[in-house]
Amino acid sequence: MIWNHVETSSRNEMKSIQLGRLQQTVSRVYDNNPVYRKRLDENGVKPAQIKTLDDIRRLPFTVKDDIRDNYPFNLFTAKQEDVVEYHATSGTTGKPIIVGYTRNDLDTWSEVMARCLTSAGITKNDVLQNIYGYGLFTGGLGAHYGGIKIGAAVIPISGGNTQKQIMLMQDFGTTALTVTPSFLMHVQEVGTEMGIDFRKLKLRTAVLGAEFWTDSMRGKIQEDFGIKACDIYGLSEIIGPGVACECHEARNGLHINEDYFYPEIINPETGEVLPLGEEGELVFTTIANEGQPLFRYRTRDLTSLSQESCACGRTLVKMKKLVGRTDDLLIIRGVNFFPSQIESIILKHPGVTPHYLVVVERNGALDEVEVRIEVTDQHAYKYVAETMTVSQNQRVSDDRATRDIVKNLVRDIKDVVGITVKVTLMPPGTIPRSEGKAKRFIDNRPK
Ligand code: DLL
Repeated sequence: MIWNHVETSSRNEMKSIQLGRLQQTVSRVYDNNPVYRKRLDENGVKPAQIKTLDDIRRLPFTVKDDIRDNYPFNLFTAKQEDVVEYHATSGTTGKPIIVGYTRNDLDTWSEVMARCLTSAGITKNDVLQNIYGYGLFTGGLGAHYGGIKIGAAVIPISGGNTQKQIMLMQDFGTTALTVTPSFLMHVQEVGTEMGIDFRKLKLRTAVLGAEFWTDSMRGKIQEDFGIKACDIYGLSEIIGPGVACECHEARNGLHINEDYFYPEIINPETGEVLPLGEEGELVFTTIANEGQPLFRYRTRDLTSLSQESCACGRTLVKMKKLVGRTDDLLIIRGVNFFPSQIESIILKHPGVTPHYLVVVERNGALDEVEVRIEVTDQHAYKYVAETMTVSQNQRVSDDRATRDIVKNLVRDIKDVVGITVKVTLMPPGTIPRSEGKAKRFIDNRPK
């Protein structure tokens, strides 16, 4: 099913919508936002010069620090009295990144989320358990608005409360989930301990995102829950979730709601725009937002775009599942890699679980990468001591089979990534679980 016929527009129809909206947005921002007007003036750009979509390249890039430097409201274009909702990112240091929505922006958000949920196969007949966090994080309310718009029965449970999540899945007959993949895995782990077979529940689909996850993780989740899992992407600065989503028919790339968010891929080092198919940094211009429209916002997310036709009938440009973030790129002894590349390797090994953490330390002049992974129960034993928690009572076995896991993981990581890492096996349950986005990479090198 398709929510809105715009999603199947011809390329020319789409371009015409995009150009009209771009021109209006540039004029509105120029007339109403002194910070952007100054920047456009400094770059010698006047709204009337935006005559074709390619003229978007005249606009300057916007980066996260531009939003931070103008904290809280100086990048807003709408008047404060027209803003009806705020959200913010959960930055760990400094001031958060703020976003403001007008009533029309909330309509846009509901619309794009309705499209995303529909493309994941969710309809008004579904019971949608929305596990994304409600609050300043955009996940909860974004999925909520979309769910209501399509007429699904939304359970606004938010994150955490693992046992209650499972109880509601059973008692309400939940059929669809919106949740981060890492928390869903935690739910699976707790449920299995309680003796629950998720495959026997009514669950049939999940819309997972807000963090990096691999196709191997998708395979595991689909198997454990007996569902189809679609990837959803978004970022607070652009709208929140709803920027792009996979369709359940193809599940190989995310359709971007490009009539609202105009995408480009650039070389992150030079800023040069790259052609379709080439991998680089994803950049968005919001062409309909009113609260805080952004020109050419550099997401730091790495992917590529394609306009190939899709089994679902949508013509919206597709972005590949994210490869990584420019911030997370590690260069270890001359080899470039993303900590996230390690996930698919781990998932191929039967003795370990998908709970892992990649830690980088500086040891003298050398950077060392340690991969900490929990073993399965078969490779752990109970250690009786006067400690309180079960997890503290477990130790990793020191037998040949367990030592082989380390050897094989080191070998496979070296084969795929090209560097030798240290693998540390951890007892089950000792790597912190997330209730929202998982933290899977820690960089302890001096800044
Ligand atoms: O994470 C919005 C969201 C909520 C998306 C719920 C999907 C579902 P932020 O907290 O601003 O917004 O974080 C945005 O998270 O730039 C990516 O690096 C990462 N991210 C989001 N979705 C995905 C995904 C929300 N599907 C940042 N795959 C983005 C990989 C993702 N990374």
